[in-house]
Amino acid sequence: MRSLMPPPDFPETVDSLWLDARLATLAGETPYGIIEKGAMAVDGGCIVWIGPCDRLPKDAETRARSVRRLENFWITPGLIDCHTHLVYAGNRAREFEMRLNGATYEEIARAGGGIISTVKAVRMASEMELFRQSASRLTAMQAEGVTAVEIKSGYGLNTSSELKMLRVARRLGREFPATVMATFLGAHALPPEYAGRPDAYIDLVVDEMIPAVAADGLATAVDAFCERIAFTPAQTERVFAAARQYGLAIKLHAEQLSDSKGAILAARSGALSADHLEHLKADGAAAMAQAGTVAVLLPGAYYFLKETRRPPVDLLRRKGVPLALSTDCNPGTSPTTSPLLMMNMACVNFGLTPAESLAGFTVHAARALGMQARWGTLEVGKQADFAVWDIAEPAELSYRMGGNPCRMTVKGGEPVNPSGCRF
Ligand code: DI6
Ligand code: FE
Repeated sequence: MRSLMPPPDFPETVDSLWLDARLATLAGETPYGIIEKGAMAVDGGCIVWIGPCDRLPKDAETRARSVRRLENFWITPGLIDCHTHLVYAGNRAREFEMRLNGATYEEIARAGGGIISTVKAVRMASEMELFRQSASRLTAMQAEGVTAVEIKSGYGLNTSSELKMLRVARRLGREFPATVMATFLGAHALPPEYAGRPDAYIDLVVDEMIPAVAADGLATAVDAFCERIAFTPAQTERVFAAARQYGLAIKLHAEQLSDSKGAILAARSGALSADHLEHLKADGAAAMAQAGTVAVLLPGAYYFLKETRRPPVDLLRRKGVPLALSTDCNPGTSPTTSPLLMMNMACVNFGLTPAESLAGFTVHAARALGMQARWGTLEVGKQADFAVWDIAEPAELSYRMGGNPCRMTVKGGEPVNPSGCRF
């Protein structure tokens, strides 16, 4: 771990200067990396100076094209939602009702509901409609401090619909002040037309879909659902091999419902992250630690499915595996757009500390996307993506159940919603 660096020289001119803030930098050796009475200067979309106000040069304000005084509000790095299925159509409220009348998630999935019911809705939706429905979810996330989001495909399950989902993800990133990183999840579920022929479907994923995704530059990573209701480790391995061939990063839904040994496979394949992990065992955690694979915990899915088995947080801590958190925003198991609610659930249900929860949505989430050089902390050289909060201390972000204390989301130094901004 680094310690907080002394403030660097202040540049001749800067685009903006942010004064009188309390900074939770998430850098350095203390849990939040706090700088009280802090200041931050931004130029060209990046942080160029950060430190205590009393270390600023006397004429700093005259060197800034704009100055904002934050009245002691807190600033954190922009939240990074590193595992979402945000692009989808329709909802699954009726299945929620069925589960409350006694059916299990796996029973519903086997009876053609579950992921497949969303696949039907996505295949039917026009690209415009899919964009419209997804955009409202992204807007809700941005209002809660999110500046970057990973979005998976996986509700198309044929080439044209998978590409449609990924084009919608790309368009969201172009039209909204948020960075979207798209992940191809063709191996999410077996589409009905391939019933009983999973290997033939994996042929399609490997021989047609991944080359098409790569040719259009529509995703930077590939993911799969390695699970007894989805794909075997051998099938998953074929997907990973194709990802490697096309230079795409690897992620995996692993050990969500059973210990399928997906995490070991992911780690050995150099995966950025293995996600869910409720059923992870010591061998999987050791493999992840050795490979530097991030554990992405998804407390929304755990809560919504009323799981009772918690991911082995102590084991992961002992092994030094970085713990990221994410919404898993999806219609079936985690219909939420709220990172703060996930932080609360991670504390209450998984035993994370509030500091670990915030790190899970910032510094470790950046690592889960391979973006730690640009995102995740407030440090010189990082992108000026941050959130301004009306809170008295950082633990309050995890403490609340609902409500939104975010007063401003800033992307590349620019307020996301300038008209609603009070500073
Ligand atoms: N695990 C999940 O929790 C989501 N996908 C996955 O592989 C669920 C997706 C859904 O039910 O629609
Ligand atoms: Fe997921």
